[in-house]
Amino acid sequence: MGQRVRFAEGEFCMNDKMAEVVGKALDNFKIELPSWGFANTGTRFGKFVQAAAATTIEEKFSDAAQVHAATGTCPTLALHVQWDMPNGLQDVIEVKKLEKRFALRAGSINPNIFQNQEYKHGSVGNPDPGIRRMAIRHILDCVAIADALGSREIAPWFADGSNYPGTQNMRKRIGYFEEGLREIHAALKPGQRLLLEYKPFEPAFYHTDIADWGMAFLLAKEAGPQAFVLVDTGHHYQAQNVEQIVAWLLHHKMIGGFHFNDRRYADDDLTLGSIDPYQIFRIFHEIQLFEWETRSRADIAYMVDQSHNLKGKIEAMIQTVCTAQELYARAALVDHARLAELQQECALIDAEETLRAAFWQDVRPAVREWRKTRGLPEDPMAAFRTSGYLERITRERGEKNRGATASYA
Ligand code: RM4
Ligand code: MN
Ligand code: MN
Repeated sequence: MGQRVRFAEGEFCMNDKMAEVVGKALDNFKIELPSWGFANTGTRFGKFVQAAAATTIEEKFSDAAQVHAATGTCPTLALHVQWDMPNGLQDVIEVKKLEKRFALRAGSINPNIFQNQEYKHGSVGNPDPGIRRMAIRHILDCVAIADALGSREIAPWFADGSNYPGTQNMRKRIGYFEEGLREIHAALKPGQRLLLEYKPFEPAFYHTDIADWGMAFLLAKEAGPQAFVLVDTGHHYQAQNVEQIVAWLLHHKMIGGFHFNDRRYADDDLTLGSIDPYQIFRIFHEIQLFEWETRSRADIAYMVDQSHNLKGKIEAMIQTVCTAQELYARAALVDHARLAELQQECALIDAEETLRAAFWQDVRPAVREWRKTRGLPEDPMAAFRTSGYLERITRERGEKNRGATASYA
C-alpha cells in the first residue's frame, strides 16, 4: 500500500470535464412537484395565508408550470386526490385539460386516508371493517384515476397509529395492512407502482403502523412485486443514517421514490438542503455509486414534499429545485473508480476526501452553462421574478385568499 500524497480536492475546477459530467447528470434528473406545496398551509397553531397561494387545481397547475418553465426540470405534478380531485374519477377530464393547457403531466396520485372523521383511529389498520373497506375503496379509486391519467405511481401515506399504550392491537393491525395492501396491489395495472411511505410519528404519538423503512419494506413485499418503499427525508428520528437506509433499499431493489424536504427537529417540511445539504448529497451519492457499479439506472421517482408556511411558495419551489440539481450534480462529480479503490484499501482519509472533494465543488457555473445550452433561463429565480407572474397572481388571488381557512387544498 503506497503512501498517498494526493488528496482528491482541487481535481475539478470549472473545466470541460466538469461541464460534461454535470450536464449529463442534469439531463437525467427530473423532480416532481407537489400540488399541495403551492397551497396555503400552517402549523397546528395557526395558518399564515399568502395572497398568492393557489386554492384551485388550475392555480396549482399554473404555478407548477412556472417552476418548470424556469428550471426545465419538473414536468410532472403530484396530485392529492381529495384536495385536487374531490369528485375522484369524474375530475380526470378536467385534469387532462389542465395537463394540455399548462404542458405539465399529472404525476403520482396520492390518496387521502387521513382527513375524514372516520379515520380517527386509522384507515386500512382500523379495527372497524367498514372503515377499512372505505379506505381500501378510496385507494382503489386512486389506482383507477392513476390509470386514466397514465400516472405510474400511487403513493399512499398512512397516518394510522395510536396515541396511548394498550389501546390498539398492533399485531392485528399488521394483519389488516397485509390484507388491504394485497387487495390494492391486485388492482394495479401492469407498470403501475404502489409506493409505501413510512413515518415514525405524527399524527400518532405512541405507535404508527408503518413507522420505518423495515415495516414499509415487509409490507411492500407482502403486497406484491409492484410495491416499493418511499423515503420521505423528513420521516426519520434524529441522527438516523438515511443514506444507509437508501443503500439497503437499493441493494434489495426496493426503493421506489423520495419525498424530498429538510428538517431540523421533526417532519418540518423545510426546503431541501436548507439545514443539511451534506445529507442530501450523501443520499445522491449512494444512488449514483450504485448506478456506476451496476451500470444501470435506479428506477426512482424523485419528488418534493414540502409545505412553505413562511417563504413564497413558487420561489421556495424554484430554490428547492435548483438546490436539488446542484447537490445531484455534485454527487455526480465523485470519482467512483478511485473511491472504490480507496475503499478496498481502507484508505480512510483519502476515501473520505474523495467524497468531500466533490461535495465542495462549486457546480453553479456548470449548472448555468447547462441551462444556457438547453435554452433555459440561466438564473431561474431572476427569470421568475422579472416575469411579472407573482404580481399578477397576488392581485388576482388576494381577495379570495383573505377568507381562506383550509390547509393544503
Ligand atoms: C405527510 C406525508 C405525506 C404528505 C402529507 C401531507 O407527513 O409526508 O407524504 O402527503 O404529509
Ligand atoms: Mn411525504
Ligand atoms: Mn411528511
